[in-house]
Amino acid sequence: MSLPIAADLIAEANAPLLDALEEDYGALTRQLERRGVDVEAVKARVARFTVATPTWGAGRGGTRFAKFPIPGEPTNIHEKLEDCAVINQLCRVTPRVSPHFPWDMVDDYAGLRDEAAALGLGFDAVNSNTFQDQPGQSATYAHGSLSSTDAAARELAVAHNIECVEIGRKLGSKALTVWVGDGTNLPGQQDLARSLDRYLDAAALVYAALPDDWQMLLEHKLYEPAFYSTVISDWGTSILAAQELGPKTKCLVDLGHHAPNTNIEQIVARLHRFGKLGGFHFNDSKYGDDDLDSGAINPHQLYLIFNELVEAELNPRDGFDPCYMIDQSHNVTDPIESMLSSAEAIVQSLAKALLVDRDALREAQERNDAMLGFRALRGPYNIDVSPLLAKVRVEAGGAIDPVMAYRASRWRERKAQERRAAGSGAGIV
Ligand code: LRH
Ligand code: MN
Repeated sequence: MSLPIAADLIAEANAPLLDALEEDYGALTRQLERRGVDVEAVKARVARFTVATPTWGAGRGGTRFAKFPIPGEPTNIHEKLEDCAVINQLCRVTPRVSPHFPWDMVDDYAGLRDEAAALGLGFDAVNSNTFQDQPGQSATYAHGSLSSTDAAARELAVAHNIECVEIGRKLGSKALTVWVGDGTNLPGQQDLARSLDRYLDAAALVYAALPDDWQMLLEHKLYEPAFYSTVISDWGTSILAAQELGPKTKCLVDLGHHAPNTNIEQIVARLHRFGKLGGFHFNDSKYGDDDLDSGAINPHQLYLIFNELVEAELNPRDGFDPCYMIDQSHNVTDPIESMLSSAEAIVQSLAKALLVDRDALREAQERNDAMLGFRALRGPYNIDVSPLLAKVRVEAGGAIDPVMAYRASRWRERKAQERRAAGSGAGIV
């Protein structure tokens, strides 16, 4: 394995921080033991947690208005893998990447798998793309893909999803994420019921091509690119479609795909209750599908979602093993720093949720003592668990402060010398 950042550079960055870490970790351990927490058990669970990085998040994203690339950002899958390896080397919780096709297409997928493995990376769910027409495409997705009234467009979308499964098998992936932007901008533009029927019939053909040990993850989204109706617009439609399509179909929750103020943690609890919680696209948002850094706007919501995930782990249903993935668009930061910050926010939410005294919480709930129930959940949220997270990282060879270690590596400056300049076309990727 040849990792991109020299190990002694990480050791060098950690050295001046080690004493303070030991002191802070000691204090936190004493505080947690006083609360009756099994610190070693929490540490072990945190050390096992991983989340995948999105290849499309390794470069600067864009909005419909503009994209502002940075010198040295990756412009192809090989460079994106390098940057995702840097992220994993520093934070030690992102050993898999989620690729997107055709953006990440290559000729040799076995070779790509080996290349990733040499960087300490594997592949999580693969993403299909039937929301953009490719040059010379035989049918357009302008009127939809899996739900299009145009049989040729549906067939093309089915074939593309099946091709993504074939690619995923070569990469060692075990899941296909299907997000379709299909929908309408005007009432009457399409029949709302028939659109879903066409989607289900076409998705069933993709389902039929899934290997036995694979999953198909349906990603719902309230709106955008369609602004009046969206075929798979909410968790209700998604779970009904997943139940109709079969046991290998589950639902993926992208945190940014809901109306403002939606109780997403309850959606997580519901999808789990019916054995259909298949995965996550972690990010944050204030208004729409802003794809901002996880935990950057509403860290308490992320905590409440992980509280439901800890409950789900304690009460597993139907092979509970969600695909945890990040899905963000970085417009003002160095994408590596944003994903380091996001990985920290995500694993921090898990660590805090693991500190909840579930017996006390249950007892308060059974006795309808709302204040004690609230305190049982809010208490751990107020605990600074960062010394525990840093301890886990150091013991795994990572950085105590990943963002500052990354800056000390001067990775971006070095890559700016090597890599060709990225295009500034508006929009994503
Ligand atoms: C749609 C979405 C989907 C991806 C795309 C990059 O908004 O969340 O998961 O395919 O972003
Ligand atoms: Mn997503």
